[in-house]
Amino acid sequence: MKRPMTDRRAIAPELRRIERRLMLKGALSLGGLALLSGCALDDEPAIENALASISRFTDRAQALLFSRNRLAREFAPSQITRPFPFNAYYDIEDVRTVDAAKWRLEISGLVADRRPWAIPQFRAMPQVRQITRHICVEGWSAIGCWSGVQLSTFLQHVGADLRAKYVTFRCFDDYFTSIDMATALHPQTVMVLDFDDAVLPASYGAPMKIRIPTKLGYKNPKYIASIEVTNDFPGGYWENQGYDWFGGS
Ligand SMILES: Nc1nc2c(c(=O)[nH]1)N[C@H]1C(S)=C(S)[C@@H](COP(=O)(O)O)O[C@H]1N2
Ligand SMILES: [Mo]
Repeated sequence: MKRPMTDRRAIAPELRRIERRLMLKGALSLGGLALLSGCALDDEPAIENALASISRFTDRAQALLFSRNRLAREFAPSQITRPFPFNAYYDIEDVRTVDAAKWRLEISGLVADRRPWAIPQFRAMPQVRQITRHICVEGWSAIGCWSGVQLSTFLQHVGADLRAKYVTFRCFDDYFTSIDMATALHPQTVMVLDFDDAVLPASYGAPMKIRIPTKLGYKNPKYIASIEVTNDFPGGYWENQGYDWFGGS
């Protein structure tokens, strides 16, 4: 259906906001977007659609470039950032906590054994440790030390369908995110129980966070409550508000 031509002046503030976003994303102007998308960018839904299709295109391109064998850089202990920054979609005073002894990881979706897991079961699995850089899109980065169980080890152990497309993490602070299976099986993708060689503190996601150094900060979920293996695109808290779904770092 052809929409009636909108008065450009009426939508000028939205256009200016979107043009700013395009510029930030890498020097593409509204005119350039109109050429690429082949649509008359005369209203906000048309522009949002064009942006969304470009974002889906970059997700696919990033997935193609991602290699399971390519490792994120690791650092020396002397390079660890102290104190390590806290970030969430709320202030640190509102951090939610659970009793680690009562906590269970819920497992759902394309997994053979969906019985919930308790902390001691993760402690009994082989542990790995990494010193890597966390990069937040808000403009800061920090080097930290995380240890725990490789997600690939866990997924194999519970009989997950490793040909499924996505792994979703839901958090008890109502945050959520999801990753592609290639990233889930990457050796540096870790179910973290310890930060800086001590039990993971509340501020950094106790009792479990997922550390994914090949992805940006918002794809490193803290306060994990459940994990799901699925072929249905799950999205994420920030991803559903316009952040790249792939979010490689
Ligand atoms: N559960 C949960 N996980 C989350 C977030 C959140 O708000 N809730 N914020 C994300 C963002 S944007 C960043 S930068 C990192 C911050 O992690 P840190 O507090 O360990 O630095 O957590 C990510 N994971
Ligand atoms: Mo972030």
